[in-house]
Amino acid sequence: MDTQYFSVESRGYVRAISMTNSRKHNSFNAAMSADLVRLLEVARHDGTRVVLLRAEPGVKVWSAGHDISDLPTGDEDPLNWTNTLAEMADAVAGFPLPLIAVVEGGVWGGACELVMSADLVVAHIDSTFAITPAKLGVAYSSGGVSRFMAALPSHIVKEMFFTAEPISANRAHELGVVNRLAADEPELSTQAWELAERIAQRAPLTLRSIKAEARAVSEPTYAAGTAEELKSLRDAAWTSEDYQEGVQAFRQRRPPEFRGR
Ligand code: YXS
Repeated sequence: MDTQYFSVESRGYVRAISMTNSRKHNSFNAAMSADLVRLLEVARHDGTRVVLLRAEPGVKVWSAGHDISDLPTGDEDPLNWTNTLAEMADAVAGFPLPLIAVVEGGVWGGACELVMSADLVVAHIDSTFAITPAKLGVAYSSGGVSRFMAALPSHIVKEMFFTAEPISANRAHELGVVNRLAADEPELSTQAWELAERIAQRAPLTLRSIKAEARAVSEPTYAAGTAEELKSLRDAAWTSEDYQEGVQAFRQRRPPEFRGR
């Protein structure tokens, strides 16, 4: 199931999707963005419960953001330009399963939005994060800005947008963007897989509902018109076999076996 830009590995319910275009610092062109959207679509329907999004171990740059040669040239109508990286970040933000960004190296521009759109972040201690549109002179969507605002205090978001300077993994950890810090690569992978495997044991319908609720309260552009969708996700959890199983397993003092239905 590997693609031109990604390799895919599954262990049990966990799917790792790794960017493999390190020669171009994993800068996202339209084809790479579309590949990721497709791979997420597959994971959403094939019984996967948690996704790890990562780069190949040892990279100096996790992703250089949007492929700059794919940006509009400035002499065309910007309304006719499709921002494929923004569409991909929307797909990540709207992905219904828990998604963990596993970060090693520099995270630049649109890739930083991608990391903010993830649910959790496990990062190598040498990673850095930079928001760069003010270096290039481009505008940014309100959906994108709201993802940064949901993950970080507003003064930090503005500092990052205004200066376009990277912040360190330590700072990102202090600010709560990074959940876990790892001192080296084996530890990064170990922490990421352990975290994913732990989450994969929990009730999938509950996680799906919580993720949608969290998005509705933190992303104004998504919140409008989602009440019914959120109710049906909550109903799915309350009326599920998994709920019965969870309570029964608790009474019988055994781990639950959740099936996602
Ligand atoms: O010369 P070759 O063919 O080997 O290619 C070089 C670079 O041109 C290419 N490359 C990129 N190509 C397209 N788009 C990119 N964003 C991009 N970044 C890199 O990869 C090859 C190796 O790069 P090189 O020689 O510069 O490597 P380095 O190790 O000296 O420096 C690594 C970086 C990441 C510090 C440096 O490549 C860099 O500053 N890249 C641009 C980072 C950046 O500003 N990204 C934002 C992209 S724009 C975006 O995401 C949104 C539109 S926004 O800014 O609004 O959020």
